Amino acid sequence: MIEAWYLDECNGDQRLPHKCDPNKPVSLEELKQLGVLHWKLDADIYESDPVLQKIREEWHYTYNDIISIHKDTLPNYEEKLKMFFEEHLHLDDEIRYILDGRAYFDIRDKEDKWIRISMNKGAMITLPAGIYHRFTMDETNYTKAMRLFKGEPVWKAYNRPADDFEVREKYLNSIKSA
Ligand code: KMT
Ligand code: NI
Repeated sequence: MIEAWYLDECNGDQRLPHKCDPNKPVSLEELKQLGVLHWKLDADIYESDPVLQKIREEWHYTYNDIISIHKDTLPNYEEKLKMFFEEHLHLDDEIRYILDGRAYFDIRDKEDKWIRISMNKGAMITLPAGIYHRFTMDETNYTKAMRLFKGEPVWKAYNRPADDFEVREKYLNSIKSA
């Protein structure tokens, strides 16, 4: 449900997979070393899922809402997609649970190379505060995702360069020893 790979060097349509030839897969262990956590859940029962409930309690993900990303459901669709695909960071963790459809999250590795994380229905991910990343739809152009947050949500994104934030330094330190 979660698959990751290094992006190729070509700058074509962002919705295409852009795998290298041959593919350079990235393991879940490598993602973990970059501070990226993930879960596989049963999205058909998200409203009453005890496993999701337990994760939310354990990680204090008190807030949640649902965003349906499709040209007919999301106001300013094109504009928002453009924004999501700008390389950025947040001061808090970005937690997303794919309830339907598919999407890609791209993150930077320790050498600043792009890793693409493919997320299908049932995949939940936490991108740590301070990691540079971006988001895109795939060719299916549809995602329904739960957004979770610790406390009152802050969606503010800081486009790269955003290296002077303490959270950036903290993030870099956290992956040094991993
Ligand atoms: C972000 O900050 O990258 C996003 O919110 C991506 C879209 S939410 C599925
Ligand atoms: Ni983000």
